[in-house]
Amino acid sequence: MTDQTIAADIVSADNDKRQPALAADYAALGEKLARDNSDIEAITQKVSEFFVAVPSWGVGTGGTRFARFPGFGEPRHIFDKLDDCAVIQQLTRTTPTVSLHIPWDKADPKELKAKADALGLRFDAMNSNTFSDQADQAHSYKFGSLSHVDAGTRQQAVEHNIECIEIGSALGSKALTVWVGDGSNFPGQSSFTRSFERYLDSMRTVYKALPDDWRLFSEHKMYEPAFYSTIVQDWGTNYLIAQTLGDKAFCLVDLGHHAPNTNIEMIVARLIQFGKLGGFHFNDSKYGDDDLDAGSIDPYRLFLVFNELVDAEHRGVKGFHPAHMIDQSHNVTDPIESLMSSANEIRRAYAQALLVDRAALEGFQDGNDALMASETLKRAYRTDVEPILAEARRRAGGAIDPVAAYRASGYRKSVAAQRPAVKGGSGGII
Ligand SMILES: [Mn+2]
Repeated sequence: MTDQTIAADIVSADNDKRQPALAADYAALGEKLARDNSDIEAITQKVSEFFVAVPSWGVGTGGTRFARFPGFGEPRHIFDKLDDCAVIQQLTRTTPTVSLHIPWDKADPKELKAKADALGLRFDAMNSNTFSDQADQAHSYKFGSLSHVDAGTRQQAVEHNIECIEIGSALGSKALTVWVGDGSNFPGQSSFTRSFERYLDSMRTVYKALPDDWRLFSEHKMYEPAFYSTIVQDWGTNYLIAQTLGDKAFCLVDLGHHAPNTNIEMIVARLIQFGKLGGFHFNDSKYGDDDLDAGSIDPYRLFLVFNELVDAEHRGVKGFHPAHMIDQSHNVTDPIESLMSSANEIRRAYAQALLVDRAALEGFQDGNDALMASETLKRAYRTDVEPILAEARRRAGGAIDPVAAYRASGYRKSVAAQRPAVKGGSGGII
């Protein structure tokens, strides 16, 4: 970190107040874990090495289908957004990378790179946008993009994705995430078969433009903006895409893009088993693509997803390195606070999953002891790992309590003085 966005003495003053209690809690948890043959230092080390990318669009205030209420001191452009992302990283030490969205974040790649370098940030997967029209584009995406009936529109969408790869290459990114809104609102409006064939043809061209060390993530979503059918509606279709395209193509799982009550952790396990899990968009939901803060609605589900990830890590699954990204929209909170909170919740789920006694679990599974198998997971999940998370942050130079340090800094108020109130809407929910 070369540029401290929040003065270091504000963070250390807040940490100093909290340090004695943390030291006591950490020691107590260490003793408790030692009784279960778990080494707290080993877990703290693993947690310190777990990172998740912040979405550039997440630091702005989102909106609903009905309205958007601009926030106070909102970022005006990508350079302001990077400043906000740097605050999240400075306090949590969990989010050293940013996932960009083109064209929302379009700027001179050299300037973007220089700004990120100054803030100690790097770039994660690039995100393309063919679900809305830009002022200067020749063809409209109203009736689709990569699967559009018109070849010229498909070509325009393909070229946009290739441009995202080119921009990302200049920035040091290594992946492209593709999510499209293509679909239909009426039975019969489009042919399921022909539209999917057109989509695959377009994606083959995008895939060919990938550098050797890049990965392509396709992201499925059950519905919205199309309400009757969606071209990449579920993990089955997503898997077919990844299989059809080749070794560099993987499935991206956004936790909010499934029907309510879908067993997402099982989808994760299947994709791992067949080598096609590319990564995640973490968030939480109650009903649909709610884009709520990770772990805010169903933290047990988040834990169960991480249980599958840690299990794969434990088994040494070859080539297993899923991308971790947050994808949220914030309507009623300060986006920086929400993103810090989510980064912590994601690490919490990881730490809890590391505590699962895997040998015992396997024994209970093989012995058909359903109750004890469930209890083995619950025992890990019930452990309050906050001292591990706080200690990992503290040792890395972050805040013991990121939200408290952030509030003490007055960051939002100080940037609001330079960022005039935003008028009008901008994208935010994907
Ligand atoms: Mn997403």
